[in-house]
Amino acid sequence: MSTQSIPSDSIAINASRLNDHLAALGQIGITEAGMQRVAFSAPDVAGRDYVVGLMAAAGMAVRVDAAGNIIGRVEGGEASAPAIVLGSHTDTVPAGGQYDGALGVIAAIEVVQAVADAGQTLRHPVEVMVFTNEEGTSFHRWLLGSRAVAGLWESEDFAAVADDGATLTARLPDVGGNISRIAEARRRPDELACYLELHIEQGPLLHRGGFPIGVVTGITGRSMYHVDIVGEANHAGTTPMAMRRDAMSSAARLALAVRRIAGEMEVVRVGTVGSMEVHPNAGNVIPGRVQMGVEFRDERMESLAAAEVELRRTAEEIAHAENVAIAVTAQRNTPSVPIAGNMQQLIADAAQLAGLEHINLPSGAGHDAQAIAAITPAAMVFVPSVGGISHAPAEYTTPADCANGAQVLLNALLLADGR
Ligand code: HGY
Ligand code: MN
Ligand code: MN
Repeated sequence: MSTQSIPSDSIAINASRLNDHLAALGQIGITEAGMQRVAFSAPDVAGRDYVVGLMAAAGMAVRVDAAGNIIGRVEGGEASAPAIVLGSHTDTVPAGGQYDGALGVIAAIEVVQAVADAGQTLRHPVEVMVFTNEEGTSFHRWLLGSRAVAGLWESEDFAAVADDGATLTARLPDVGGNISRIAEARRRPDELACYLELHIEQGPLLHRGGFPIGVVTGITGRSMYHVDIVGEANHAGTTPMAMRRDAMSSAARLALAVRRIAGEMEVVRVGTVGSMEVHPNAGNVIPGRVQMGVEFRDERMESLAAAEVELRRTAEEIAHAENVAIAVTAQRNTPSVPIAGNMQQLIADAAQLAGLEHINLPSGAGHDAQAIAAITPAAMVFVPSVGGISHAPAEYTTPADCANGAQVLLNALLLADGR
């Protein structure tokens, strides 16, 4: 068994097989409203089963860890060498797209399959990791699986309860996990050589600029808040305006404030109110309570901190003016992560070997890579999102761009194996 490093321009991915597998996964959980492979749902489990089959066909030994992460592994020529890890996620946001996460998983499996088809054995073992609940739609605890691998779980993860009242303890077994053994999912830095992830950009820069490849320079920080506004439910027809304690008007003022903090005030890069629950949500009742989700993102952690100060100050101001109670609870603060220069260079070299032009760019989206970077050097490859659209049914990346990304991922693996 050769342990020589393999020339990094010597193996090609199978573009039609890659796109066929991606299309097949894209049918699992698809509805007229978009992709519904929300973590722990039946479509999520079906998608997991599909990729397990592809991993086994590619010659990987497949296991599921205590966090429900699916881990496929092929041994290398140097038994004691640390593993090179490729990965991403198959769970989606509700009404999401068919490429976010899925491309990185299918491409990672295709890379391993292509090396096997070429009859080659790398020096390093290769692991493909499919991480649980990257989106955090379930339990509002994102990067759940990758943070377990990195040893970054917090008390709130163990205590997590879904909106339907189910506990994470009860639901984790649905994806093969076991919360009481979560510590076993943690990997030591000496076990791993590096982590490489292919992902769609989910933004407009590559597609608008006509660049086939993006070398990610850093991954954004993200702060999330649960806001609970309590006013007084009352009759919509008989209650004079001056007597109202209207939770909905307060929520509307706070939502506009979030846009102002990121927009005209430029305190932080972006701010979003993505979810809102109105109680009792009846047209002829002044809402007595509104619960909303707020998030800010920025590479600069000090900007996230400044946005929180402004959010809390504004909430107090609105509570006083509208005579309501507003509770702002921080849910989770995810630090931004820079990608090391040598890891950026690895991806740039891999793109050059594929004869593909690239630009360097930061990621405005969060990724499992920002968790795994805590225990091993990480790098990301981006491919264009048509129109910059993502987290929506219109999310689209062309088959050629998907194949380009997978080839760059393969080249990066071969380069990393030789270094
Ligand atoms: O929300 C994000 O940034 C990622 O898509 N989970
Ligand atoms: Mn993603
Ligand atoms: Mn996503």
